[in-house]
Amino acid sequence: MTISVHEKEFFFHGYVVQKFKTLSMINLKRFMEDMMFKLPELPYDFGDLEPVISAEIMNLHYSKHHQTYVTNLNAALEKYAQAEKDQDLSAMIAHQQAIRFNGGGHVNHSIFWTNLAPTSKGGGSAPTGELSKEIQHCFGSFDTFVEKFSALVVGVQGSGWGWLGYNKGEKKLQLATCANQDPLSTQGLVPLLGIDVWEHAYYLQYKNVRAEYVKNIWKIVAWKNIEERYMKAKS
Ligand code: MN3
Repeated sequence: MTISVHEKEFFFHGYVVQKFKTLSMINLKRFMEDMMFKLPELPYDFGDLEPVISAEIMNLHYSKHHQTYVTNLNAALEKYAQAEKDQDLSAMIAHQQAIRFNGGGHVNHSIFWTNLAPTSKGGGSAPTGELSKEIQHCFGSFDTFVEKFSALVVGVQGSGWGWLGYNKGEKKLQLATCANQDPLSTQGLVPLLGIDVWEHAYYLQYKNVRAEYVKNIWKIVAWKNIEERYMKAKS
C-alpha cells in the first residue's frame, strides 16, 4: 500500500485519519503497523514440544503457515478497506472469504500455541479444579473425554480442527469440529482447546497416521491455559 504524504486523509482498515499531515512519517508508519495483525510470540522454543511435535514441524507451522495467514489477512483487509472506500459491494463480498479463511487461521493458531506446553512446564498434567469437575460432569470421566475428543478429531475429513468449546447459552462444555480454518465462534462456542489436524501439523513426523499424532498430543496439552480460558468464558 503506497500512501502519498500529501493526501489529507487516507483510509486504512476502516479507519479514517484526517489531517494526518500532523503525524510525522515515523508515527504514521507506527500507526499503520498497529492496525495490522501480527504473529504472536511463541511461548516456547521450536524444539520444546519434542518428541511429540518436532522442531522442524513447529518452525514451519509457526514461521511459514501461521505467518502466511497473518500476511494474507492483512492484505485482504487492506483490499476490503479499499473496496469499502470505493463502495464496491461485489468486491467487498469477494474479499470476505479471504478474511474468513486467513483470519480464522490466525485466530485458531494463536489459541493452539497457548494450548500446548513442554512437559517441563506443565504440558500433559491433567486438569484440576472446576474444569476437571465439569469434564467429569459432561463426559463421565477425563479418560472418556479424551477418547471421545480423539475419535472426533481423527475423523475430521480433509483439513480442519477439533475443539473443546464452551456453550455459554447452555452453560456446558461441548465438542465440535470445524472445516478448513473456520473459527469455533462460527458455531457459537467459545474456544478452549483446539487440535489442528491439517496435514501440515503432523505429516513430516507422523506421515498419514493422524491417530498417532492425536494420541501423543495429550502429552503436551497445557491444561492450565484451558482452565484459564474456561473460567473466563464462564464469568
Ligand atoms: Mn495449522
